[in-house]
Amino acid sequence: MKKIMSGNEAIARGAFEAGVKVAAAYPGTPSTEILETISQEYKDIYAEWSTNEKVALEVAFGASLAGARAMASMKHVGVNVAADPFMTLSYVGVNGGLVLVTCDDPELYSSQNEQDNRHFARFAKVPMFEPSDSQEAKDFIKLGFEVSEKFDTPVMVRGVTRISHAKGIVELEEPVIPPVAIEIRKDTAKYTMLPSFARIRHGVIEERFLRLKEFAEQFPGNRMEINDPAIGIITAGISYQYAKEVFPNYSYLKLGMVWPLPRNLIGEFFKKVKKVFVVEELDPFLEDNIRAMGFKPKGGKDRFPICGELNPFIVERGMLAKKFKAPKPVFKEPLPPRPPNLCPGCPHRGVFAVLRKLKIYATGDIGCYTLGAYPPLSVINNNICMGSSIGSAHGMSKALGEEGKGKIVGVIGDSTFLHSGVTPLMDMCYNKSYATIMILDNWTTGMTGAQEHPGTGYTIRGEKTHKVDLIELGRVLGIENPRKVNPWNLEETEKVVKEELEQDAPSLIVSQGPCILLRRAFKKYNTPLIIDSTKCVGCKTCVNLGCAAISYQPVEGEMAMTADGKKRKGIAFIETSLCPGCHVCYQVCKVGAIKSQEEKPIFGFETV
Ligand SMILES: Cc1ncc(C[n+]2csc(CCOP(=O)(O)OP(=O)(O)O)c2C)c(N)n1
Repeated sequence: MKKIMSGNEAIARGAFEAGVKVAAAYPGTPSTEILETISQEYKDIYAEWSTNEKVALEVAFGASLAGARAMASMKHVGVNVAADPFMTLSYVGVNGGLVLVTCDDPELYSSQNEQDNRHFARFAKVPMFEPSDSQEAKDFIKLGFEVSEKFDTPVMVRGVTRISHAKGIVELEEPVIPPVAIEIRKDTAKYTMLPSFARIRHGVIEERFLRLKEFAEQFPGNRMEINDPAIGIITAGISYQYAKEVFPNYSYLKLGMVWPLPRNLIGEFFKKVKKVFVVEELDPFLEDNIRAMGFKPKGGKDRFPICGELNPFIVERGMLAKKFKAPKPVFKEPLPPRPPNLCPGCPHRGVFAVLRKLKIYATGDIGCYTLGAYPPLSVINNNICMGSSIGSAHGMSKALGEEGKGKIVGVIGDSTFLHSGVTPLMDMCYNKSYATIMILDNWTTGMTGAQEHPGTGYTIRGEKTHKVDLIELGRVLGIENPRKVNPWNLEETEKVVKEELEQDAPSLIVSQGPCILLRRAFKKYNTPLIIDSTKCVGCKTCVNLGCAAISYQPVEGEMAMTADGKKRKGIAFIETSLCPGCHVCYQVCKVGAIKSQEEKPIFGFETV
């Protein structure tokens, strides 16, 4: 049977067909749908959202130790978080097969950096496969498990956004029964990385690497396509598709295994074609390694950009050695650029309105709330990685001393806090900071599409489970009096933030307002608000909340005056179909021109 599948769905299918028993992940674009598909479609696989990527990989490792095939999937930066176990996992190897899927994000559609994770395979001395379409995504996962067990190594499979999210035809097969028995097997010297044992294992992985190099020569996903022998392209992954689309008649060495590289095969290709080019996205990974082997490609990164995604136009220009000119837009009048924005009714907006008013320096973190860095909110002032808001707020406070008191707030989401905010908050308390941390608890992992986490009370399959109490956790970590606020109530939020900023001790405020898109959290939404056009003076205070439901329209003539004779240049307008009735705009309007349609104004929502 054949089915149309996205790359991520195909990876999930590959895991199923390979007989995977345990799959663990932390959400992150473009990888998230792998585990979502497993949890929905393949009920026999144990699936979990782990608290972070390091934990996910450790869970997979544990399952592999017990003989099960196990998979951990994550976005590219997730591998940084998992890098500590990963580097040594390479030393200990596996028992049941273990595949680590990394989904890279060239062009940074939804990421904090654009790192090229092929380097990780080289760094950790493990094999890496890179599929070019959904069929290969499935096949390479299955091969990954076989190679993992054969060579006693974790295997990395790398995708990019275009592989994860593009769809293609996939041939379905029956699941296999994995060869390794699931049982407790002790092998302390292999799996316990004390220096004395690890020294031995280092030698073992170097020897394994030599065997993997030989294997790369036979890897079924490395394919030579000899057409016109004048020009040959060495490429892999999605870049192969771009090149093949524009130059179907050139010759290709299409690599499915991008680490280690097949030296002999590459040499053979150089002999068979006249001029060789290397086409690859991001870093000159293949190119540098091919040059280091002593081969001399005619072109590579001198023709293709190192930043961003490739596409067929860029590949064509590069190959023809013309300076890249952006293709003409398809539409004469392209849509105006629109930065991403917090949803109407988003609980984060109220918090930002207050922090902006108080002229706070906000150390930021990663999640929907990072959008608070954009105008008109302009509240978040830094962010580097998940969890960094807390450590950086603490570091700033130590550097600034008295100068910084009352000025620094670290802003972090609930999922991010549980991913990597707990240890820095403990550090803050232990080391006597004075910064204030706000956990914006919207009951979900919003940015990646509403996944559960240990603070939501539900597992990935929707079963009820233990729910971490963030207030109690804060207390245990050393916060004397953690506070709660309703972020849709501006007065209350401002009062609590001011009080906590006055503390000469670390403080914690948990803003409790569910993500407005989380239907299960709300008993009902409120009635949309409306603008009283006779009163609005066009001051734009409400517009500056950056709510997509509120717009501003210039007025002239009779309309350029309020009912009581105040001049105005425009009036605000609320698009009721977008407004869930959070009443934040109601609270900032200084002239009472925003009307609640509730019996009495509700600052927030009735939640479950
Ligand atoms: C290391 C790493 N893993 C995963 C991600 C993807 N990611 C971005 S934000 C985020 C969490 C967002 O949830 P939360 O902190 O609750 O904030 P919200 O978006 O709900 O406001 C995730 C998982 C990432 N950027 N970096």
